[in-house]
Amino acid sequence: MASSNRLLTVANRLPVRRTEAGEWKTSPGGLVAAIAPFLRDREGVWVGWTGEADDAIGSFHHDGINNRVVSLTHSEIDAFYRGFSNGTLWPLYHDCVRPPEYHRRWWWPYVDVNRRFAEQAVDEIAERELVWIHDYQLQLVPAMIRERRPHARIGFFLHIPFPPIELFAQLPWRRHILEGLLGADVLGFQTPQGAANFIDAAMQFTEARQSDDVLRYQGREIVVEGFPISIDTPRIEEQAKTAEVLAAAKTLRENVGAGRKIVLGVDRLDYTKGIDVRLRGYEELLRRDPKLSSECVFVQVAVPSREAVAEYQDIRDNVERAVGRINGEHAKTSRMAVHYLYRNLPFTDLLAFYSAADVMAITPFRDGMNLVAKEYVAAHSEDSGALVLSEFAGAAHEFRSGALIVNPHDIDGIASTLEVAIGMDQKEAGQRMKKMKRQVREADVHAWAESFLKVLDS
Ligand code: GDG
Repeated sequence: MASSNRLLTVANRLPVRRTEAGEWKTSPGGLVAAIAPFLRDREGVWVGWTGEADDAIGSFHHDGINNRVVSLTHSEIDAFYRGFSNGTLWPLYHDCVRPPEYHRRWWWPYVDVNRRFAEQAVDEIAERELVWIHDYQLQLVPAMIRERRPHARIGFFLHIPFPPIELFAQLPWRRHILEGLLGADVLGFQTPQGAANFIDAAMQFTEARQSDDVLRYQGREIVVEGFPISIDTPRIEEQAKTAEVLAAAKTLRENVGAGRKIVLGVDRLDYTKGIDVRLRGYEELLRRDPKLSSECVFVQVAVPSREAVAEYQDIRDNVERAVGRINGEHAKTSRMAVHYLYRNLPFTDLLAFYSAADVMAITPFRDGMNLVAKEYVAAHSEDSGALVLSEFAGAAHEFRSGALIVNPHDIDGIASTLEVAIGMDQKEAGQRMKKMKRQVREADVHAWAESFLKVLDS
């Protein structure tokens, strides 16, 4: 990249976690891995929250990055984080698969907390420096920074979908959110459709106007584009080939598979991920052909998430009832029909599951991208494996010709597609997998960060 401007990242969470011993550890995951090198090269700063209440610890340096802490009180965590971010925006932006709740008592703390993030950022930036803001919790921050640092180069990336205007229009504070985002110079979405939805909403509810490839707003030009996020492909491919992961995958094939094909689901336990309907699809397949339960086994890994929120307790109950029902009908004392793991696994265990699974079933009702789909492709061998993928995941855009695409609401469709995936011959599976591998190798998370920053820095 041409310029040597410093880079400032603003995200809800800092790129570190506290260990039980109270020390800082860099968080796992592709996003941190992709952005950290840019920050390290440029004496970068990351503004974010530690994840704990009343953590007023000031700034600290860890692993080459300056962390600047935004402290949140218990009541702000309730209203800004659980409330407006996860009770209003999350369902609204995921096609209203649950009814979003609109409360003024959540909105004002959202504004206040966004202002605090912006103030911390403003303190750090001089003229024309680069700022990269992440995700739905911080949509007001671009304009709040712009007010105080009119010449900064501000980028914003939304990790979740931006909804169609018919849904977005419900939001009582729609204009404020749009004006907040329009403070940026570059607005990145997971898909071109997300970018198009944003442009529709901005043209309808603000003074922004489209001309050529940009939006014009208050005398500025704003680039609005799809930048599909990805994974740290070289790292995952390397880790998946280690003796430890290969041995664990072999053990899974012997113990869990025991001669049967393994169908795998891996998700945060979230109502957007379609886990309950996916299980009903598998149940329908076993009902159509009961002998299949001796030929395949379903493994569902569900990572605990947002457990304090009522909708998340409900979805957990639904999923666990479905697992119980399928096992009640199809398991034998010597073998389960569905294995269910409700926990966070070490990443190497996850890689072993990816490597062992003959079929990966990913059926969210709506998902910004879905990195699990890409991780499966990177970690599995290149001559086998089938990916069943929801048409409503961002990843379906890139994997349209390699994956088996399904409607995640269609129980019969899921059953039939799983049947095709389970019975797919190795030649076809290998051809499809190779296509998808090429995709994740060419477009990894490093290329994603670089392409976004290149536009921001131009
Ligand atoms: C949001 C958007 C978008 C899962 N189980 C375990 C575990 N994981 C890791 C996976 C993967 C990540 O969690 C999940 O990422 P997804 O993309 O699938 O889904 P969200 O959490 O909803 O992420 C999404 C993403 O942001 C990025 O922009 O793709 O659409 O909703 O990396 O590996 N990791 C470990 N143990 C587990 O049991 N260690």
